[in-house]
Amino acid sequence: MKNRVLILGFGISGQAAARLARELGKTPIPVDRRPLSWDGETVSGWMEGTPLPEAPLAVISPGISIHSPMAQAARDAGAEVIGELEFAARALPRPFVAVTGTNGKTTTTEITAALFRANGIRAEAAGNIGNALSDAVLQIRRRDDVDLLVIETSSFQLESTAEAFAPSSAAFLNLASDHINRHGSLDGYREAKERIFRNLKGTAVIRSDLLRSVHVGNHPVLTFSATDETADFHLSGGMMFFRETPVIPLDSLQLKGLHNAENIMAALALLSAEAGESALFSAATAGTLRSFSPDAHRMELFAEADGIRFFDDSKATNPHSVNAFLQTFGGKRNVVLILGGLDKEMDFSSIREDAGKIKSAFLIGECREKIFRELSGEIPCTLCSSLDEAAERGFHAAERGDILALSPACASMDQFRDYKERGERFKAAVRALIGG
Ligand code: UMA
Ligand code: ADP
Repeated sequence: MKNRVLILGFGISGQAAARLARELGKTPIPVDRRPLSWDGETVSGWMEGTPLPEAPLAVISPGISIHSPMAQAARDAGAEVIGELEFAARALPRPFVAVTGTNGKTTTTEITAALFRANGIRAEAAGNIGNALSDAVLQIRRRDDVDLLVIETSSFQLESTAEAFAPSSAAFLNLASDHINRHGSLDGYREAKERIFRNLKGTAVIRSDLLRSVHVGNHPVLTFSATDETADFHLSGGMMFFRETPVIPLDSLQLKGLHNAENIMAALALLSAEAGESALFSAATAGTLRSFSPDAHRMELFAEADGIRFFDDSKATNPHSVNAFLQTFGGKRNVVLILGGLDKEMDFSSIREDAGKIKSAFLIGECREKIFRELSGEIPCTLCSSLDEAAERGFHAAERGDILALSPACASMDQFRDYKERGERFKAAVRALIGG
């Protein structure tokens, strides 16, 4: 009994946690609302009201709230409920840095890992990026080829961390409306995210304006900002600076936009916290920054025809990331925008701040009416029944010099498996329309 670990949720995190539990000599007991197969046996889906077997520990997946009936059932069975990050961190024999924020987590995590590697620290990315921390820990325990992990952390994961999740430095990138359906309010969402600093061992990296709203605690701080020249990492005259010293000119970077400059500055701050300030100015750092390009589905210019540019920004799953797109590529009313998807009870009003860049909007998915109510006073909006229809109507609305973009401000799961499938579908629709 004392060796049992309840595994709440049996997706990427749960399966990895079960593998790690086994490696640690424990007996994992998977629990999922869907039927699953484990150890050659079929386990039926868990239903509210069904008691769970007695166990001292339960590892909860990020997609399941610690306030859910399943988590309560685990507590009723005597278990301490901890998140998959915490469970893996308890067995992690290496230091780690952590990254959170509403947007830019994946990009910053990847740049940070690349910068560490370029400067001789064997770093791997893990966490919300898709490589569950438990699997990374298993890899480290079997092959001793990693010095440090860079962990992308979501509010869902941070909600259930405890004492072992103690990063040596951590970055908080930005904060805007997202995941309100899970956390209840923007305050609840912020409180989950600021847990990244709770057990911090070293430096807190944070955008300078967030020092007013985010509880950092009593740690050394490095600030960054694209608009505040008093921040430790800042921009001035087309140059990125660390305090008084230039680091790299912005026009030598492949990552475009002020938001990406902030991602890079956060990554540099983590580098200097772990490897020392001199690493900021190494040739390897400059080379990495110059060659780093974003992943697919993030402001990806994938086609151009008849003077119209086509962007797949399917990873823009909240309004704040749509603002970043409009501010980076939008001109005067030249963006034909496809918006909508799964409703996370977000506040869409920030899109109105960049209304002057939007020519028209084509709305899809579960929250298309909500977005219509928010924007149609200022922007011509059309409700569409599918992404294909929105792509076709948007294509006909766009003229020479315009942009047609899927930058939906919403998650995809109401209509697609994930944001990648949504992005590929959009690209296929556009390619069919332009005949290429
Ligand atoms: N489940 C239940 N009951 C529930 C909800 C889910 O039993 O109430 C079960 C499902 O049937 C399924 C399993 O739980 O079998 C899924 O668990 P999960 O939703 O926690 O997802 P994982 O497959 O474990 O993937 C998670 C992250 N998913 C979420 O946070 C929703 C992945 O982030 C992450 O890459 C992975 O762990 C590895 O760390 C994805 C994500 O969408 C990319 N993250 C959100 C975001 O970035 O905005 C937070
Ligand atoms: P996350 O992992 O937090 O979802 P990504 O790096 O995958 O972040 O980017 C998600 C979306 O947000 C993309 O549309 C991207 O262009 C945009 N984005 C990236 N960094 C930022 C930032 N610092 N501020 C606002 N938007 C950003």
